[in-house]
Amino acid sequence: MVDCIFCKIINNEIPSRKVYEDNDIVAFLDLTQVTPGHTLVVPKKHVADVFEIDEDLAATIGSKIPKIATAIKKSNPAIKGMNIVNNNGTVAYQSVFHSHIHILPRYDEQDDFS
Ligand code: DGP
Repeated sequence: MVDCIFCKIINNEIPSRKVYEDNDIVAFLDLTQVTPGHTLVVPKKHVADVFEIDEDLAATIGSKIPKIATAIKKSNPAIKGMNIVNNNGTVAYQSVFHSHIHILPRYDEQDDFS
């Protein structure tokens, strides 16, 4: 889709730090890095949000999350857990209207990334 920042990343029109890619999805580091390793999992097909996604694509994305999350966890022994989040709609803090899953690694409570 024209003017979709994630479509441009998928098409390599703008740079990103990709950590995984296959025929259906791409995973790349979020620009904001809320916690170190903050990763977005994005379907290659442009769908805005959970209200537009069909069951097959949702199942495809969901089936790949454990593998990607496990690979991120294994990449850094300091990662102790993760939040996996999907925002839908402006009121739910969605800012990029190409559906995506946030993987947010979590560390010991005393770690401070501010
Ligand atoms: P959300 O608010 O749930 O729609 O999350 C969108 C995320 O996308 C937000 O955490 C910042 C990230 N983001 C926005 N633009 C870019 C970009 O150009 N590159 C990367 N890597 N991430 C982006």
